[in-house]
Amino acid sequence: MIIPAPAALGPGEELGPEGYRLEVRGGRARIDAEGDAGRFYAEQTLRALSLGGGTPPDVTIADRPRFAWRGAMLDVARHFFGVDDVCRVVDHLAAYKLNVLHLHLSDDQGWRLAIDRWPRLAEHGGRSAVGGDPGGFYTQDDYRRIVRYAAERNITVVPEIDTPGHTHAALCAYPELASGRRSEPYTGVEVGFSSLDAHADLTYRFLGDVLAEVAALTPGEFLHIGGDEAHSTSMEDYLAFMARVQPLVAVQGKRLVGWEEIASAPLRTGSVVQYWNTMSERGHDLARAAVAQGARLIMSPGDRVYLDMKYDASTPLGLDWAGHVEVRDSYDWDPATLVDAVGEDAILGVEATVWTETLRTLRDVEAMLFPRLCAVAEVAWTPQARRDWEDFRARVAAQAARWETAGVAYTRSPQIDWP
Ligand code: TNX
Repeated sequence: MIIPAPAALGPGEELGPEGYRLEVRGGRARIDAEGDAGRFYAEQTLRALSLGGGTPPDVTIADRPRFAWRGAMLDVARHFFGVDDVCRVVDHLAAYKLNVLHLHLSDDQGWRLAIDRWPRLAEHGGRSAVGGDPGGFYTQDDYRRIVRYAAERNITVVPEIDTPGHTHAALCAYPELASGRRSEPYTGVEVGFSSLDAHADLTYRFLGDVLAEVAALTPGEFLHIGGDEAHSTSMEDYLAFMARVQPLVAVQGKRLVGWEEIASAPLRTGSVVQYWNTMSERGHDLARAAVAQGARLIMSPGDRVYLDMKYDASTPLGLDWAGHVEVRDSYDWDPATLVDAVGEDAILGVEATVWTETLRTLRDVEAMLFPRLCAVAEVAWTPQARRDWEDFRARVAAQAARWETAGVAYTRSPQIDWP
């Protein structure tokens, strides 16, 4: 949601924890909210209304979000992004009222968070990145700074340690996790070749330690354990792995989040499943399997909100396995009608992803985020009946002024009439 249309709520409707009422008369603003989150969002709206430092117009707005989870994922494993870059991304999320920053902290190409009990993860696994580019990792203090910066903006950090596949960097740092097999750091972009050993006790001692440290650093209630594209883990091993990893999350008092593949395993109550693969019916089946188990879903359809996809054939960066994703693709869809038998109640929220195989700098990331992140933010915030592409197009065009002032790299999609 960029600039909300006035009076989104009827008179009897409650504001809820993130809602607010904002009244501006003659340049003076009055804010009502039940809590800090609502007040913060009222301020963001006020800021958007005063674009360019002008006086905000007279408005009366009563507003609250459609979905509780409004997220964006940043892949800091394929390429590393330092604390300042991540905080700038947090600022962007906050401006558009997103409330979850999902950090993809480990993958085949790198491990990005220092773990005291397994120091070689970051020391060794932190050195590599795609294409032989410089790696890097967050010290635990760095990570705490990100968490704090995000919390001040009503944003929860959800850390992801991707397992049992996407683990080459860890296996390389600790060959004993790979039955002693030594290997070189991986700098390519293939997926699905690595796996933790689902039957080794050491695997679970390792993950127990890692998840304990990550949980201790993370005030939010969620731990993301990945679970995607484990192409070199047999289904039998995958199920054995899921059965043993879930208690390691639960014992930390956290709720498990995983990519849609985890729904092929029995899930503990309260689990959250992230739907992504729009390239086959299997994604839909897994989403339904998740709901049948009582899990709730985060909707991240690849052909809508994978912001690492190219806008069109002329986009210099990005991938295209899910097709091209233009601004209108990101905007014009309804999370509650995307998958048969997965309705509003089953959906916890919506999350954009930014995988960074081809993205090396913050400018690269911003060019993929904007303007599409605004579209995803509005899908997550605004009720379907109140969303309209033409109206959005006009409002998003006006954001260019903010991006120019702040030096934000954005893509001048031909679908928008830029000023
Ligand atoms: C699929 S989506 C992946 C990632 C890649 C991404 C590239 C998902 C859960 N896994 O490993 O980076 O595609 O778009």
